[in-house]
Amino acid sequence: MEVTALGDLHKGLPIPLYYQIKTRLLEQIESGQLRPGDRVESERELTERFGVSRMTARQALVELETEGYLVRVQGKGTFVASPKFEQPLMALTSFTEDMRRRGLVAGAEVLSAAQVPAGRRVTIGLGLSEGSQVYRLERLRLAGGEPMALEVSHLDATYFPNLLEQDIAGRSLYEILREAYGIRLVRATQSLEAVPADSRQAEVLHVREGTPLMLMERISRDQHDRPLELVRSYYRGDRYRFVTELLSQ
Ligand code: 16G
Repeated sequence: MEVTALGDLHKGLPIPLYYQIKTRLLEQIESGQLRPGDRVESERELTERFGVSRMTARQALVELETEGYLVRVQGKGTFVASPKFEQPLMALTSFTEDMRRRGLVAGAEVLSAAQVPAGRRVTIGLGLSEGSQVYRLERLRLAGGEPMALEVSHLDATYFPNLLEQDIAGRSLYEILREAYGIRLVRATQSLEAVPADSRQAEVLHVREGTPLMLMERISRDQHDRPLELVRSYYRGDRYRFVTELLSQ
């Protein structure tokens, strides 16, 4: 097999050219040669440097963008993204606390908030009787103004009378539960799975449709071991990395 160097690339290798370009850029990012905020070469510049088609250059950039390594700023160019948030999986913390720990201000945009009859899954998850009422809150969570996660929480309405009259847009929900209702969530069961962003999720989270999101489903219990919250949080896969510590058995 003849392998000819093409710019910096190897034509004839069974590795697609776009992938070779992507790997080069990734190496530069991971070695710190390219740093967060640095501009990377445009599609046109890559096309010229490597002698590849525009499509090939675009594919390398788009994949790195989907994976969270690059961000494209309309009319300005493509830049190296800030590193992903590392989120420990062992602690029961609120979004506000997580952001505070990183020196960021947490925000919430309430997309919907209502008292509704619990669906089947919530009824079972929270151990409710058929036809029970829950509060359903859909909040877009922001860190320093940037959308990070979409949270859909269900809270047993019996325990939180008039919850919707509280400042759920301006305050931490867990703080409200503690201060207004004397309830502390102290234990939770949580699952984690990857899902592609649907069109609505993509729109509110400012990602492309199909971008991987990390779906966490959590059932949280209070200090009396009552399951009071069932939440589904969709975290941006391009902005988060989840970390756990393991012990040998
Ligand atoms: C976290 C929790 C969510 C909770 C929220 C409260 C997960 C998967 N989700 O995001 O269950 O409702 O914190 O945050 O960890 P807040 O007190 O800042 O409103």
